[in-house]
Amino acid sequence: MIIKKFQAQTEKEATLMAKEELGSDAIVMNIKTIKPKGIFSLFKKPRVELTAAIDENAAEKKEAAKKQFAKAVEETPYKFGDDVFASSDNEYVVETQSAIEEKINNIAKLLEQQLAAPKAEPEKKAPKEEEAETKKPEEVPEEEQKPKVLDLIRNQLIENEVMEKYADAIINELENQSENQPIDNLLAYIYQKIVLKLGEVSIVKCSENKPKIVFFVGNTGVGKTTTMAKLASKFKLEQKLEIAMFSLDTYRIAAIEQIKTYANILNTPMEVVYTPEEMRKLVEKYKDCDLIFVDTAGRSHKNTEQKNDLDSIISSVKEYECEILLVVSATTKYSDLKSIADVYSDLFDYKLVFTKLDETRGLGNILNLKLDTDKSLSYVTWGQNVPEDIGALNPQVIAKKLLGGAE
Ligand SMILES: Nc1nc2c(ncn2[C@@H]2O[C@H](COP(=O)(O)OP(=O)(O)OP(=O)(O)O)[C@@H](O)[C@H]2O)c(=O)[nH]1
Ligand SMILES: [Mg+2]
Repeated sequence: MIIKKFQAQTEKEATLMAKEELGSDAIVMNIKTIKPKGIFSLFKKPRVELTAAIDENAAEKKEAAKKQFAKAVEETPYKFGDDVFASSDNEYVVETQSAIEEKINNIAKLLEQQLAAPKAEPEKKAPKEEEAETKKPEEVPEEEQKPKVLDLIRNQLIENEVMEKYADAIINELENQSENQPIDNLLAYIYQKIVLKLGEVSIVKCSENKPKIVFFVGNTGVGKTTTMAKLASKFKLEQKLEIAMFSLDTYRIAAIEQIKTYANILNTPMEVVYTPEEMRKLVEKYKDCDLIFVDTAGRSHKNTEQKNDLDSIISSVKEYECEILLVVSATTKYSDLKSIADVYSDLFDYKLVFTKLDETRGLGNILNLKLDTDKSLSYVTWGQNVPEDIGALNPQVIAKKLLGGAE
């Protein structure tokens, strides 16, 4: 560690001098005002003395941190370009590895700036003889004067609506090892932890035994029909698969019209299903299709009668490979999301689809719900455009956003 003092007229000048001599990795340890002494002191302006320090091995550590970060990205289970919609140009889907790396570096810079911000408060006690000249700081314990990187990261996670208990759990795993760690290292570690916690993403795949049946379930107005139309378009147009669309939404005429419109454009068959018997017959009719997408009526998760109807429809085709996508809106408040997820967990296993990412800033609920339910994450949607605004959830992009790397 090299420690040096710099004197100048202003704090800004002193900082520039320190940066010039010690480099941009230098840390400001103390700033104080020095009153001129002697008989002409009245005519002299006070000067600022800045104490700065630099870790001699900073460059080496930075290089090691970069390597660790690259390794972290490499070792995460989800690889870029794996998803079926890699050609999409949306920020939630396509982020090249180096772009993410760059964003993380930007977050590191941001944190460094925040760390340097309260430098006007002396961090180290000044030597006794100079104490009288120093602006007396308020009686704040030394520990509290120095914001910790981990506190900043924790705040960032909570600001993005990660629940405190999960933000704490992530941070606590690091707390003991954080001493003397460069910011890049800490960020890379936390980023990797979040990516791992989000888990492997599970997208819709055709089964060997045709047809695979995919149900879209969830509360009213969350985007089930739109999401189904987006996926049907993608699979039909990009993967040239044979698709049939069913609707169980017999409550509203408009709902059937909505799917009919999409089915006509896509030139796919569309059927309305009223009973479990009909469901069985219709699946048999379309048994050569790769995928049968089934739209369900929006329902309150508290409505048990409707849920039982759905359960009997799903049970009627259980000899086929079925998949259930629970569609939830990222804008729903967490206590409701949790109760929706719990109610559906009692009925069947499902994967989670998050819609309306474009309507919310905090994506913490994705991590919260994943950790609370341990269900696989699947797709995310970010707008009303069919079919563009959908993609497989990308854990790396979500982790980056949770760490504040969105802008
Ligand atoms: N901003 C935004 N709007 C969306 C998104 N997904 C769907 N919507 C809109 O949300 C509204 C409801 O979408 P639907 O697909 O009809 O929702 P639903 O779950 O089928 O609704 P019900 O069948 O009535 O339960 C429509 O106006 C959609 O365009 C999204 O990702 N972002
Ligand atoms: Mg609908």
